[in-house]
Amino acid sequence: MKKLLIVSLAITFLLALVPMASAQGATKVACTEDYTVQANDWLSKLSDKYFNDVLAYWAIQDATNAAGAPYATIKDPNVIEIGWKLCVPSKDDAVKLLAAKGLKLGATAAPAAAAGGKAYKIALVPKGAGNPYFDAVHKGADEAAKELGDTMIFQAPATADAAGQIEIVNALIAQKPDVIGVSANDGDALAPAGKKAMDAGVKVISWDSAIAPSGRILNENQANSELVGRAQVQMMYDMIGGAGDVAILSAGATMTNQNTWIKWMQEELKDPKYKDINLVATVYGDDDRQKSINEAQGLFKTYPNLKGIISPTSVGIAAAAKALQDAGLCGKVQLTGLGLPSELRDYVKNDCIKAFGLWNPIDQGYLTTYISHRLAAGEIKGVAGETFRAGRMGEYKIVDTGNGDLQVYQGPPFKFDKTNIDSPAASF
Ligand code: RAM
Repeated sequence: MKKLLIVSLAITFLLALVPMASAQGATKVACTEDYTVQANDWLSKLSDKYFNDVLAYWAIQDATNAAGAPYATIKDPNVIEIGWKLCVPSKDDAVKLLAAKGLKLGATAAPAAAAGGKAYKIALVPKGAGNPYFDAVHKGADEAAKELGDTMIFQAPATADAAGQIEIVNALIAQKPDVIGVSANDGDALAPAGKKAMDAGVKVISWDSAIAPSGRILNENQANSELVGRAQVQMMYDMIGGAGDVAILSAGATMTNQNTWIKWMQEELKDPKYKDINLVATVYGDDDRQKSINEAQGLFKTYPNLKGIISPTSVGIAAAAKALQDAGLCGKVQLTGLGLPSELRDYVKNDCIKAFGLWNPIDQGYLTTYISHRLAAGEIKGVAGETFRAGRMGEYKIVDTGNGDLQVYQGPPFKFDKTNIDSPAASF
């Protein structure tokens, strides 16, 4: 039974490599304009420009996919590349294409506030400043806030620690935002601050790295934690031929997300299949690049027979890759974990990293902002079983994972390697 679960999780992981195409079945229509994608374009921005509706991007996607070469094939509406040729349909055809999906052109023509809805003030607090992962989250948060007509405050502490986040939360309470969302550096330490904000009438959620349930309504979870944890061990197993000393280079010792994934790594390692793999150390780079490089170098020194490093943090894995390369250890010490394709592309191409995982952090910011808006508007109360729509990402559900611990799961993660590191799905 356990085996079966692992196998099915692994399959989900692999399936998730290729985002679902949505081209099938679209009716071919005439293109009233050919558009070549420029830097900083995204589909909803173009649909806003052509149809005054940020959610009408499906019409451009379906028209482009149905048009065939030399027009682009858009597999994932979040991913368009500079130079791609898009087919912009007429307004009438856009109405038809959207109707085929049960959508109405103009339904979101104006932001909620301008359309008579209320604009909300949403404040998101990432773990720390200067982390490209959170820049990507910020991008998606801004995209959703623009669609919804909300104000986005995205405020990070200078270093990835709980004290800085608590200070920010306290200062935010005075600004009376509708929602505060935190990616917690320490889930327990942030809980009283979250509770204080809720007592002051602010809706508090966490995302990416959960606040303990008493200090928030729900948590936006990027992917199934068990799958994410186990998959990293499975990737390492394949890379080192199933035997040798392995270490974990994590982020902060109190961070909820990394600790949960590490717990599942340890579970996975209990399988007799891993009897020849020894987990020799878990070290912490605190999501600080230099500290992570130092920790990786420390591992090379202390464990001369080290075969692999698993780093479940985008800061850690990029730092470890640099340390490996500088020490001439690529290939001798294998590296996997969670990272941004944009930071790891070169290391995949020169075989320093064979494979790693991640979800789409832009979508994480987008979904978190939609959850915040729906809560602020009272469209959801934060109760298990409630469903809601998150713009271009579709329908989501609040799930109770036990003892009132509510989560909204974003979706399956992706696995990146040489075969897909240049694909549009690896563009963040
Ligand atoms: C780092 C942060 C973040 C985590 C990613 C994978 O950027 O620790 O919380 O989700 O890595």
